[in-house]
Amino acid sequence: MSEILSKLSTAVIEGNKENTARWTQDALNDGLDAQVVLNDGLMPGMDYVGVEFRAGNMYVPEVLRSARAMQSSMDLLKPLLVEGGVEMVGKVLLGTVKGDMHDIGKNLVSMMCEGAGFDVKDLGKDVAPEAFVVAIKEFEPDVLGMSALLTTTMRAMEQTINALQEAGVRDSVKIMIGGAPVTQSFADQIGADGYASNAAAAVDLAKEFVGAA
Ligand code: B12
Repeated sequence: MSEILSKLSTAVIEGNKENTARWTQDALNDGLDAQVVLNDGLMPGMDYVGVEFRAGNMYVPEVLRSARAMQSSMDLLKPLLVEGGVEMVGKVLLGTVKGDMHDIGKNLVSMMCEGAGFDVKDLGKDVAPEAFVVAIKEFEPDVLGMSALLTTTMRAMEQTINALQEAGVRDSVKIMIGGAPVTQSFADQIGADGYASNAAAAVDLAKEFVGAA
């Protein structure tokens, strides 16, 4: 790995937004391809963060810092990747379900997915089933991710899946769900395709869904 790419990985791991953006720009100025910067600079850093987070060696604020650092670089890379016709890994649509205002975990999933090369559309929080349906028709995602942090809003996930079924778009997406009260058995019960307990696992699951694992 070239020195600048290794510096980029370290900047992502350290959550240093300024250096990540600066070294991304330097790498591009040096003539490195945007895809190389993403795959060989940022991704190894974010993969490391994912592993450490899962192992309990990094905590949410640190992961958020890394994700934001990664985002600062993605802002520079994304237009070039799109312009270059480079395929993103896939499309992920995200939202916190109706009645639920918790979005920190969902935002983390969003940033990590984007960092992993997915084209992410984030509908925000308190998203009604009908809004998910409209967005699926417009954005045509490969994966839909729903978040809920309240036991009272978990049912909105099931209602959303039912709304997708009624609109005839259920089978066009893989559905993953997450949030503190959610479990794999709840996912099975409501007919979701998978559950992930944290943002790193969500990225792994989304990759598996699009055959990029
Ligand atoms: C921060 C917080 C708030 C903030 C939310 C700010 C925001 N912008 O998100 C505020 C203050 C607004 C809030 C409000 C309320 N809250 Co609150 N809140 C929390 C708190 C302390 C932290 C949640 C959090 O952000 N965790 C950190 C993130 C990173 O973790 P996470 O969300 O679990 O996400 C991870 C995974 O779950 C997973 N994941 C998450 N989403 C997704 C999605 C997909 C697709 C996948 C695959 C994975 C995935 O990956 C994430 C990253 O690893 C929790 C307690 C707790 N410790 O969980 C209570 C908690 C969730 N709140 C609770 C309650 C009761 C409320 C209120 C009803 C309080 C009130 N009486 O007003 C309101 C409800 C408002 C509403 N309608 O939503 C209860 C819920 C109890 C229950 N069983 O239902 C909790 C558990 C606190 C408690 N012990 O009582 N809350």
